[in-house]
Formats: sequence, C-alpha cells, structure tokens
Amino acid sequence: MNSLLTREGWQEQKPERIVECLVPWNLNKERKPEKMCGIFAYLNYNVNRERSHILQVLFNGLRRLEYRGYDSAGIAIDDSSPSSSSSSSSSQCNSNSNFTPSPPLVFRQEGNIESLVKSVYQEVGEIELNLGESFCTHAGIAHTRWATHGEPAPRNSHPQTSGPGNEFLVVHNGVITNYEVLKETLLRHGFNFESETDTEVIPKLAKFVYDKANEAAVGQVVTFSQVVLEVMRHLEGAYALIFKSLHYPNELIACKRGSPLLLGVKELTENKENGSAFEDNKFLSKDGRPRELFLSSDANAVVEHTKKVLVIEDGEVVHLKDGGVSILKFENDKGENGASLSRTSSVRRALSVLEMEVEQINKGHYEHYMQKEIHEQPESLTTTMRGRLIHRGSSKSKSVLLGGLKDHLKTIRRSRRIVFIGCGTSYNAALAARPILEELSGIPVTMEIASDLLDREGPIYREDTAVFVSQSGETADTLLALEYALDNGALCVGITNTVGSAIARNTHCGVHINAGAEIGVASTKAYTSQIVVMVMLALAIGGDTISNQTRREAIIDGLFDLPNKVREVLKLDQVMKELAKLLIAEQSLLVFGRGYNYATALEGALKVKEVALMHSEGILAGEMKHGPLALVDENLPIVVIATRDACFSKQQSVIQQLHARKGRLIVMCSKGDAATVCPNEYCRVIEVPEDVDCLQPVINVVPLQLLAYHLTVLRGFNVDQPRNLAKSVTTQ
Ligand code: UD2
Ligand code: GLU
Ligand code: MG
Repeated sequence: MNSLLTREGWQEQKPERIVECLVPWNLNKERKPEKMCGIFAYLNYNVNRERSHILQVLFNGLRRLEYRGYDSAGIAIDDSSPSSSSSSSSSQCNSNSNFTPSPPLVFRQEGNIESLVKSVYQEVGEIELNLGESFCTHAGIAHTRWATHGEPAPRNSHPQTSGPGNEFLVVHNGVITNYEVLKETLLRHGFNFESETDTEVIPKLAKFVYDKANEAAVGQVVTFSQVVLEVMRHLEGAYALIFKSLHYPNELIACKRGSPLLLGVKELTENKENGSAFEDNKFLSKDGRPRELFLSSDANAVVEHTKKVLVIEDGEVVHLKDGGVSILKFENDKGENGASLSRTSSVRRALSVLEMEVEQINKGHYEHYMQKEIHEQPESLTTTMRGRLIHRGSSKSKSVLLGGLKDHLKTIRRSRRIVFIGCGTSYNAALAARPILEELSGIPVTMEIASDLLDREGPIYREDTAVFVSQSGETADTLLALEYALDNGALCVGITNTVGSAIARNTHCGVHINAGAEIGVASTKAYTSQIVVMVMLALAIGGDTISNQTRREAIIDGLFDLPNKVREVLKLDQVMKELAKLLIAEQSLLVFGRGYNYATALEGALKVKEVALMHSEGILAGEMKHGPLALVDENLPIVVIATRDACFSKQQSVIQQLHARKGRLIVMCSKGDAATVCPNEYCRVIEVPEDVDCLQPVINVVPLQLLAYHLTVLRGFNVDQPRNLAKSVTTQ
C-alpha cells in the first residue's frame, strides 16, 4: 500500500480520503452542507505574505462559509513577525529564530462578516498595526459562530482564549456536552471565565495541561499535539477544533469528532518528481518547500485555493508545523492508551488528579449515576434544545431549526410513511412522539421494534422515511434494521446521543440529542431528550401553515418552559420515595396509560423491571377490558396516568372501573385534579405540573423514574448496573 504519510506516528492514509475536490462537498456523507457555522484557517509557509493579504484570505474564507448561517465571527492573527518586517514581498524568506513572539491578536464581532471586517480595520488603525508587514510563515484562524451557549456577542465569539496573553486560542464548531464540569474544575484551579460558551473550557484546559506538563517536564519539550491530545481526552460532545498558540508560533492543530473538517494544500513550487503532491511521500514532510495550508469545515472555502484536500477523520489530530503535516490518532480510552503520548509520571499524576476532580464533580452529591441523570434532566433538556428553538428576527416568529435535517425535510414530507425503529427505551420515546408527528405532518407513522422488523423481514419501501432511534447509536438490532432499510432504499434518519456512532455515521441524516453522556444503564435523560427531539422533528416536518400556527407556537412555548416544569416535578422525589417504601415487597406493578402517555406507561414499567427487578407491565388503558382487567384485585398495585389531555375523561372512566374491582390505585394527575380523579380518597395521588399535551410524557415519566430508582435502592439492588443488562446492547 502506498504509505502517504511516512513520519513516525503517522497513520497510513486510505487513498479515498485524499480527494480531488472538483465538486465541492458531496463526496461522502459527512460533507453535507446543512450544518451551521464554520471554521477556516490559513497558514503560509516559507513564502512572504503581507498582513493585509492574510486578512483578505481569512475574510474570504469566512465569506465562503456564510451560506451556512451564523450570528457572529472572529479571527486571530499574529502581532509581529519573526521575519524582517519590511513591506517587500521578496522571494527571500528569512526568519529569525531568536525572535520572542508576542501574544496573537484576536478580533471578534457579532453580526455579519462585513461588520467583523469593518471592526478589524478600525482596530488595526487604532493600534497602528502595519498592514504591509510581511510574514514568511504565519498561521491565522477564523470562525463563524451559530450560538448554542451564550448570546451572540463579541465575548462569546470565537476564537476563545486561555486568558490574558492569548497563550492558547481555539475556534470550535459543535457542542461540548461536559463543559460544565470542566469549567467548575478549571475555576477551582484559578481560571477566570469571560464568556458563556461551552468552548472557553477548551483553550483554558490547554493552558492547564501545558502549564502542568512544563512544571513536570524540566528540560523536556512538550509538543503542541501532546497538549491537544490531553485536552481531547477530556472533551465530550461534538467538535471540530483548531488550536493556535503563543507557545507554538506558526503551528496549528486541527482535530474533530462528529463535525466536519478538512485540510487543503497548495504547493507553490512545481514538484517535478511527482505530478500529484498527494501521492508523493514527501509532500507533507518538512521539505522546506513553500506552500499554503488551509483548514476548513467546508470545501467551499478551500476550492478557490487548491483542489487537493484531505478529509480529516474523527479522532485525528492534525499538526501543521514547519510546512509539514503529521497526523496522530486519538483513541478515546482512558489510561495508557493509543494516543501515542509519552507522559512523564508527574504529568500523569497532575492529569489524573484533574480527571478525578472532574469525575467527582460529575457525580456531584448523588449516590448513583441514575439518580444524577434523573435530576439533571432540566439541564439536559435545555442542551438538547440549544440553538434549535428560534425566536429571532424582527417578526419574533417562533420556529424550530434542526441543522441535520434542514436539507432533507422536503424528501421526508413527500414520503408515504414514516417508520420509527428502535428497541427498549428508544422505542418508547418514539411511541411518545408518534401522535404529534402524525398530527403535524399528516403522514402515517408506524412503529417497529428493530428485532421484530428483522424477524418478519417487514416491508420497507423507497418511499418510506425510516427513523432509527438509539441512545448509544450502536444498538445491534437497530443497526441491522438500518442496513435492511438502506438496502430497501428508504431515506434513513438517525436520532442518537453519540456523535460518531455507527447509526450517526450510516444514516443519511439525523439529529444528535446532545443529552450528555449517560452512564446509568437504565436510560432516563436520554429518553426525555429523545422525545423532545422527536417533537422538534414533528414541528420541522409539519412546517409552517396558517392552520397549525397557534398549535405550533403553543408547543414551542411549551418546549421553552419544559425544563422548568421538569424541575418542578423533580420535587416529588420524597413523595416517590415514600411510595417506593409501600411497594418494596410487591411482586408486580401495572401502569395504565393511553394516547400520549401510552409510552409513559411502557417506559415507567420498563424502568421498574430493569433496575428494581420487579415484574411490571405498561398497559394501554383502551385494552383494559380485553384481558388485563382479570388481574385486578385488592392486592395488585396499579398506576393510572390521567393527566389532562383529550383522553382525560376516558381515563376517569378507567379509574372508576378499576376502583369498582377494588384495585389498589395510584393515580398520576395534573395539579389541582386530585379531587376530580379521586373523589373518595380511595387512591394515592401524584400531582404533576401541566404542559402542552404532547410534552406531558416528558413530565409524567419523571416520577416513575424516581419510583424505579428508589425501589431499587430500597430493595438493595445495583442501580447503575442492573442484573443481566448492558448499557449498549451491541450483540443480537
Ligand atoms: C451542529 C453541530 C452542533 C452545533 C450546531 C449549531 C455537529 C455534530 N453538530 O448541530 O454541535 O454546532 O450545529 O447549529 O457538528 N446525523 C446523522 N445521523 C444521526 C445524527 C446526526 O446523519 O443519527 C448528521 C446530521 O444530519 C448532521 C450531523 O450529523 O449532518 C450533525 O447533526 P446534529 O444534530 O449535531 O446537527 P446540528 O446542526 O444540530
Ligand atoms: N458551542 C459553541 C458556542 O456556542 C460553538 C457554536 C458553533 O458551532 O458555532 O460558542
Ligand atoms: Mg436501553
């Protein structure tokens, strides 16, 4: 095999990764243009370029990314050059190795690129920066931002910095789902934060790592890629990142997970030995040849400079230095790992202290992950909706934007049916969203349990949209069903929590639920985030019509309010614990629901089964008379979900009938309805806050999650690793 990158530690490159990019951005799935925001970097090596030229290249790069949507922008360039600062662009390119670099300059602005350009030239004027200054080698970075964390404002724009002195600068596309714990840890280590972004933890973490490594490694040089590999080890979520640093002048590092990124190379001298630089072993080595290197989240911004691009893959760390490019592979297993980093023992110690602190903050004061994950649902739901619920613009109109689906909505709307495919909790989440999807889209929605679809080899057609729901994105049955649906030509949409997972990679498009890592085996926060994503999906597919406008706005308002409602319902913790005490010795528990809350009944029962190891059944209340009623007696506890929606009066009648058979009833109802649902105090009541009907399942499941949790603890079972179950079921 032709080894394209030959330096030690470099990966063998698959030839298909190196592409002649004539048709921008349609070469593989990951290079789809529907994503928001963008990254661009320009590094000129061994060729004189004036500052004004560098600025132009950066601004033009950003202009090419404009179509992707953004709300602010920023750049970073060097303050002074180690080469002679004459304004001539002579071909002679000398640099002074004794040069001490000064902190890079950062310019950030909200609004469009032109307002950034204007403010840069204004500031340049104010600080009397020489636009004609020539740089033999220079690394500049640029960013357009679509705010997810913190409003569009200069302080929240990128590059984000490690602090005064701009020792480390980072531009980021994506969402860091564990930024809160990292931030708390770094605050404890004396860092001050200036922005509300998730991104700011990244440059600060880089400085932390750099400082620790240097304290420890006397006389030993820590490389830029070593620093970044350590930083990556701590990041969760989706990202494309470019790092620039005062400590590593004229170097850049790019890495990614989930979000796209590519490298373009323009050779400035003819390479006589080999026509194609990308097939030349030496091409990326430090051969001293002048060249220009570009990094971008989109080929659009690179094609005008060069047609030769290298698609960066997840987990790769691409290091641009001395005109050469090296690629290291990051394997995200903790401990002594494949990140090819030799750490001194003291660095290892410093970093494992950090890891432990993060771990501790992560679990907080909770005893179990499941408990923590139940209680963090207001935050995880907020993260799920970040950047996706829009009430911008002068009209203040409310809408939903799912970046990953934007370009596929037309196809979905034209499909003959939507098929939800999942297993366990993910199936239940889809079931909860089914009614609103049918209502808003008018498209028939059917449900498939992945294994059953495969057992039957059920019909899937080209005209179908198949939606695959999986927390891990690796669920074996769901993956096989995906293969099957792809073979049958359906449009395949993924809904997963795990960026870069098999389902995220192999579906045509999809939505990341961004709930943050879920560690407890019994899914809780992923379930509620999945429902919210699918309600947003229904809003997106349903589109804006006059007839459904009031309904849509009510749902969007409800979504905005949902984290607060969940916060409120979590106050039932003690009530559910008391209830758990009453049920501790029971053999069985039934849960009745219907309509939007049929899924809640199934999911509540599944939780009790999974962790409390108690038999439990979710029953469609409409089916009561067709069997389940036979079980009812004065001993069997039954939960009935009867919150306010179109099924309310039917549920009242179910309660009456169960009561008539002396059923032991626990009724979940909307606040203030206790007397209505349970006039004679013959039952226990759980009163929950009310939201829009289709969002009620998110609220209603919480008390049942709490019940399952407390039952498990009281019964003395392992909450986070229940018997016989695995977090991610990757075998059939
Ligand atoms: C993108 C960024 C997000 C944030 C946001 C700002 C990524 C991964 N996400 O989120 O961090 O910057 O823009 O607006 O960069 N996909 C699948 N199958 C799946 C799940 C996702 O194909 O199961 C695709 C999806 O079609 C899209 C990409 O993966 O092309 C990212 O999906 P997303 O939901 O993270 O996208 P978005 O725009 O909300
Ligand atoms: N999450 C980051 C922020 O809010 C990056 C958003 C983006 O991809 O532009 O600043
Ligand atoms: Mg599961």
